Amino acid sequence: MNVHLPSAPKGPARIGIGGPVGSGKTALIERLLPALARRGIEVAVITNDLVTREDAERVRRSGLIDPGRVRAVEAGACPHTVIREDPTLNIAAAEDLEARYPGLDLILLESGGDNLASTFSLDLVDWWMFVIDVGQGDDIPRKRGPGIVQSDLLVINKLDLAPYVHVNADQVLTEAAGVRKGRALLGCACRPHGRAASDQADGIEAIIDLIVRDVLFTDIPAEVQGEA
Ligand SMILES: Nc1nc2c(ncn2[C@@H]2O[C@H](COP(=O)(O)OP(=O)(O)O)[C@@H](O)[C@H]2O)c(=O)[nH]1
Ligand SMILES: [Mg+2]
Repeated sequence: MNVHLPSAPKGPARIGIGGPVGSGKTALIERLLPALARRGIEVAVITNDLVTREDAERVRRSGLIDPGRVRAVEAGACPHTVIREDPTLNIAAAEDLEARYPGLDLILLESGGDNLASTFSLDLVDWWMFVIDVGQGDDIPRKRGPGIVQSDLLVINKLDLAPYVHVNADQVLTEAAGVRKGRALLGCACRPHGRAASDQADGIEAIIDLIVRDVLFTDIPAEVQGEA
């Protein structure tokens, strides 16, 4: 995990969201946006798609954010190339958003869906999470890809589906904790089937609490913020 200096002069924090295709990265953004807004946190979004802008259009149309605050980057290649090897396009999109919206606290950057090996360059993001879901099978954490092991937060999504895909959610969470060796891990259901969404019950509030604590530092006591 990066070391952040709360008093260091810097622009908005950048959070990467990686993970396999269909694990729920965009769904997570759609849940985070209103919950972050309720806490007064100013957000912009960058989405990466292979050759389309579908995720960006989906977020723009969602009504959850000013459409001007959403940028699309077309990777045109394996998604990890533009979040790790050469993140120039994403850095340019982030700088453009920062210049246009000076009050931003946070930029959420969704990677194109990739395999378990994708990681983010720390030139691009300050902190990144990796989203998997129980529908991909209970063996995913045991496979120990870099995204599973190295991300600042591992999110295990679609817990609502566990009984239908013969997965023991508690066991997956326990095994994931074993391979993460103390790094943060949270289960959630970004779009639970058949029940009204509730941030508390779905795990969204816990994700935001962690972002506030580890990325934005806004829950640091005033006397600590005043030091250094
Ligand atoms: N049942 C269930 N479906 C979900 C959940 N989160 C996402 N989905 C569905 O999974 C599919 C892929 O989600 P999406 O956000 O597009 O995944 P992405 O490719 O990682 O961005 C969509 O059909 C979502 O509605 C969840 O928590 N529970
Ligand atoms: Mg997506």
